[in-house]
Amino acid sequence: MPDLFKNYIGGRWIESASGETFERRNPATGELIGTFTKSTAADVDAAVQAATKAFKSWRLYPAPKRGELLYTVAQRLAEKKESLAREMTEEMGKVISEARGDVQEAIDMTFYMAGEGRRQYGQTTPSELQNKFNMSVRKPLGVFGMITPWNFPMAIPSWKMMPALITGNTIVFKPATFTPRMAIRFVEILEECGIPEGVVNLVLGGGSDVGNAIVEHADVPLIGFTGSTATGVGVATAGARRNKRVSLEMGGKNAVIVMDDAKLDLAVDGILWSAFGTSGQRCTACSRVIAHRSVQRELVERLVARAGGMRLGNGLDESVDVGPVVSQGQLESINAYVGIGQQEGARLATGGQIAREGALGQGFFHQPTIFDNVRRDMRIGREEIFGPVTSVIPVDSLDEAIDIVNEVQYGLSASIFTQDINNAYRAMRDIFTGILYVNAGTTGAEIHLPFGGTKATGNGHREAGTAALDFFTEWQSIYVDFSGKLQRAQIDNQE
Ligand code: UN1
Repeated sequence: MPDLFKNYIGGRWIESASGETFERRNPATGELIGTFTKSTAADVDAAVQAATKAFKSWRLYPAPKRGELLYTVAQRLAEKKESLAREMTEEMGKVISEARGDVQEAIDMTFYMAGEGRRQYGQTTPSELQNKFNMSVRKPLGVFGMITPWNFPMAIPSWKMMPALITGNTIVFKPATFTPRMAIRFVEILEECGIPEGVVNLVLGGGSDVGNAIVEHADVPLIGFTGSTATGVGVATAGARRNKRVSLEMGGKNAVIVMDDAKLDLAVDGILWSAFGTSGQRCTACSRVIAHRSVQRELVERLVARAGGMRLGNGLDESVDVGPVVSQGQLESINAYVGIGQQEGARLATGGQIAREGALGQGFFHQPTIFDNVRRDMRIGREEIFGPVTSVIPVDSLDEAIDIVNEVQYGLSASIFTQDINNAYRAMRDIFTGILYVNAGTTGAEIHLPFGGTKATGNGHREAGTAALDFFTEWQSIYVDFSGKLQRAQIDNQE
């Protein structure tokens, strides 16, 4: 019996009382990654109790001291970057260079939020009355329930965890069932660095058992969720019934516009990187290429030539370009979209197959796939596929391109390749997404700017940057009257 990976509750590693377990296997090889305790609502309740108790002292622990703790966590993450990256590739498949980037994003976020320990600025303002002082301060809310996806196993948890901690909230963390080991590694580092008991609690298990129990728990006022729009809307609905504050990061159908004046080599690099990096399993992935008709043919030829030469394989091999997708279920759902695209009449320009040759047969590999002559109303041009599939939609003008970018239900990221500054500014003004790139692909967000999307991608909140602080705190406006008499606002200041 291999070691059992456990929950972390109130500063102790403990097994779920359920006695049940689940396994995770390497999506490239089928090898066992680990066996994990499978939790229930009772474990969530224990974690919430521990977090509630810890909140009493954590909120009073000076924020600069919380920042110093985060600083040591960031340093420790940096020291362990290589081993964390390797374990990430084994657990969810992304190629090692990208896994390093994922860990780096967590390092960056942790350092960045450590600095917020000495900021978290409020306002001081004059009062309308004499001998009275006004200010506003940020207050933590209490227990934060964080539900994270498998595609960025360190970066996305860090986006949620670090701003929550620096502002004085405590945490119940439920990672995706495909990446429990990376969550354990993250929490082990927090423990090594001396996070007080109960401040961060980890509960392993599925959405229907653990996720729902967090969302429904009366003592969890804050919920952060990254995942599909269908699940996220369910989280928000359940949260609304209890008047919780819920931050959602959900689907995308991100487009790259390639104008007739674009540098095509650059556009090809940007499209391939953002369409096929992480095997297309990024919320920010480029899954539409909106190409000006005058460059469409050449662009597609170059994309096809390059995509056909991409090496599939185990992401630990540095020469591999595209790793496996995360699971058999994802593989089948991606491949089903290839069938849908063909039925809809799009031209399959390259790829389209599940890759089974040699060692690839042991894992979940899908060829990088490009559809050409996609119409804007086709499902492959509108629905999130979350795999290495992108669709080229021809257009005749920038206005038409922008309309197509904006007409899908999602609004996470978009990009335009152009050498014309007027085109770039029109795109910046008229594209309604949370993130926009000029002369770069649709991925590559940096942690000190707001991250999130419009419409069905989000619900108005942003992660990362100082914007994250707004989600994790309530404003308190404080009025200190030192006049020694009753002074009535709006009334006694008329004299
Ligand atoms: C995601 O796809 O869920 O900008 C996050 C990027 C990365 C984060 C992506 N820094 O693509």
